[in-house]
Amino acid sequence: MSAPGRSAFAVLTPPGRGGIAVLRCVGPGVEPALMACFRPARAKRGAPPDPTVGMPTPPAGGLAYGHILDAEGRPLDEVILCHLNEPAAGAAGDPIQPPIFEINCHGGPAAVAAVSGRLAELGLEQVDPDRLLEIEGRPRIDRDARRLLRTARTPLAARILLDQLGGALTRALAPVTERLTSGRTAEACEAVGALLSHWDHCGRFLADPPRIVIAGRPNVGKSTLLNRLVGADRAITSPAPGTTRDYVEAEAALDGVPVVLVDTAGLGEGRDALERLGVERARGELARASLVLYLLDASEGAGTEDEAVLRSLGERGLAVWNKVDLAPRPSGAPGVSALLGEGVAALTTAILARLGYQSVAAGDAVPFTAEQAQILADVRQLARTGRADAARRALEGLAGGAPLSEA
Ligand SMILES: Nc1nc2c(ncn2[C@@H]2O[C@H](COP(=O)(O)OP(=O)(O)OP(=O)(O)O)[C@@H](O)[C@H]2O)c(=O)[nH]1
Ligand SMILES: [Mg+2]
Repeated sequence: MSAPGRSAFAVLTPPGRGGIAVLRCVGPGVEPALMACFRPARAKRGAPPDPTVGMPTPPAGGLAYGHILDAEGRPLDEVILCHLNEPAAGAAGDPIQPPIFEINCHGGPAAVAAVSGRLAELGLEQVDPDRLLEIEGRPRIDRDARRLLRTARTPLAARILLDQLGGALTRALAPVTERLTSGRTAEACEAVGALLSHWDHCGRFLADPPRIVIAGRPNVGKSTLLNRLVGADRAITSPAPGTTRDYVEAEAALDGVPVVLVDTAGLGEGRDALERLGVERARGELARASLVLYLLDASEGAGTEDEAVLRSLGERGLAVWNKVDLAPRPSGAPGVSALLGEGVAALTTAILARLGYQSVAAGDAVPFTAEQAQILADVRQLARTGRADAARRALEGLAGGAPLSEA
């Protein structure tokens, strides 16, 4: 929810070294603060801003090059100041936007600290970027999409989030509200059900990438498969059994779907204390996994212990034959040569199918946070039990401005 009268800024760029840092400033106090500290390059050099009049800031939609000055009128950094409000904002029917400016200054920590310090001195409160989105008065879905876009790791994830930022999910909620209002409860439930299925087979993968653990006996090729799926030489491989001791975690994309892959020590008795510790860790990873690729060596076949582990994993286990370049694939489970890459595309398809992932079309509405999915499930439950008004209010909470984090 926008806090009227509140003025704040956030550093949008990550800390560290870089060419440019971006500070976003929001609120009614921003323009007076900038008039007191920003000197456009076209203004007379050396002229400190007159505190009673100040220097001009760019008009809505405009940019200005110049300097941020300290209280004595000395330059703190060279900047480009952008006035981000739409020139036509405030026209009839438009929501009134708080003033929004962005300062592009140099990216070094000292430059950012100097500009931030000056803004704070002039009364702007420094907040984190998520909080600033709330102060801007952005609706919940918009804020969540922007927050996740900051960390989106694959183009597919970014594309789906961008669709939601562009209004796909919000637009899909309007007919649900309309049906709830006009007593067409069954149709409303059907529409919510369609959204929940998009969450289930796509959105939840964006919110929380599945953890896929590669396990199996020593030397079956687990580390080689991790490297193959990641597309980089991440884990040490060798012909000697017992190479991997600790688990190795790597981010990867399977057909564009973000996942976390985990390579583990080979399961078995363990020849020494160190190996036994590795096996213990591997077992811990099995328990945490969304899916376990249980790797078997096609040239050796499966033993009773392999079958016992697979049985204990149930639906979370997927048997995979490796080294099919050395021997024919023994059974119906997917077969690969992690070393040569054979069968890896089909394995990727099998993994995504087992995880329940299905692609969505461009522009489809996809709930993409667990909170959104929970609210939609509540809406459906309320509607089904004849509480259409409560369902409508819950839906407004999803589309509206109330911050999730403060709920
Ligand atoms: N021919 C063939 N060799 C493979 C294949 N995958 C792995 N290897 C070889 O098998 C040996 C063991 O591979 P790793 O990936 O280190 O096996 P691991 O399961 O991680 O072994 P530990 O960490 O010791 O449990 C290496 O020499 C690999 O090159 C494959 O598909 N075909
Ligand atoms: Mg290994």
